[in-house]
Amino acid sequence: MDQQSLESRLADLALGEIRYFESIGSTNDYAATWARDGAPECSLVIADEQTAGRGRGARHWFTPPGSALAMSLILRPEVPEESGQIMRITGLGAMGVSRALRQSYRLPAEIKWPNDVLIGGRKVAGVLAEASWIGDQLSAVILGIGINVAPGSVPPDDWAGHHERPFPATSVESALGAPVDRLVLLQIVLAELLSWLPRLSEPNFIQAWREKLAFLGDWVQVITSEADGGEKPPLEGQIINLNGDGSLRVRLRTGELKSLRVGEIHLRPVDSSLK
Ligand code: BT5
Repeated sequence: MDQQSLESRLADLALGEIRYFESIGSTNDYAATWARDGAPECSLVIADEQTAGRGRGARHWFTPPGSALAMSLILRPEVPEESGQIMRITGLGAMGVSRALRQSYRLPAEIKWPNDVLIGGRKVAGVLAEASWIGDQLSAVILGIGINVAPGSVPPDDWAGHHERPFPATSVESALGAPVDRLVLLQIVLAELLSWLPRLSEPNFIQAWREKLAFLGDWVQVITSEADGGEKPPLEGQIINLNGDGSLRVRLRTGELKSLRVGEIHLRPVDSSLK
């Protein structure tokens, strides 16, 4: 992967500028700064390796060289309303990856709301959508996506980030049992994202997202965080539906209905080996 091969492979897509890095701290951090410095709409930051890749909260994202896709797309939503946009754009990222894996690789990819893509109950990709502000103006939403392509991108057992609530992981190649060209996968994912981007407010976007949801109808543990980052005791709830705004409808054991919004929320299946 290099700047030139990326530019020629992605030439037909309606992207802004592309900036490639052999190694970077975090593509989302670079993209946020670039967005404030005036990056064109749909500019792409992509790196072969991240040395400080980030997940949600203070968690880390493992991106060793030569084996993964780590990218950030700079989006400039027309409606400058933060939380709904972050929710839909998180869904856009997860949908783009899962549709690409399903349609072009025939892999049974599912979305673990809000931001994970799973194959066979194992995490193959993660999405981190973040707002970038100039003063109190929303300047952009950064859509960060990490995909484990080769087996080497799956965090090893002794990886330092693993004390952070490990979830089983896999790679596209392990699931497929065949090599995967990262540039080809990248192009397919980006084409999916760009095709849904103008349709984020349409009911068929929510419908397509809903169809790929893992654990629909299942009981899950809902883990929310305190303001100080600590975790509250988990609640158990049954996933009922994806609401029209991208929030998740669950029914608690008490019968109370709750809508979960993207933020510090984690789902874990109840009664399963993934607990
Ligand atoms: C995520 O967070 O899943 C969001 C990951 C987003 C990564 C992309 S890469 C490009 C862009 N630039 C960045 O700096 N980030 C974005 P979360 O749901 O909080 O999951 C984080 C947890 O996933 C960690 O605590 C680990 O347990 C686990 N993890 C870390 N690296 C992983 C990997 N490569 N594969 C599977 N699981 C991983």
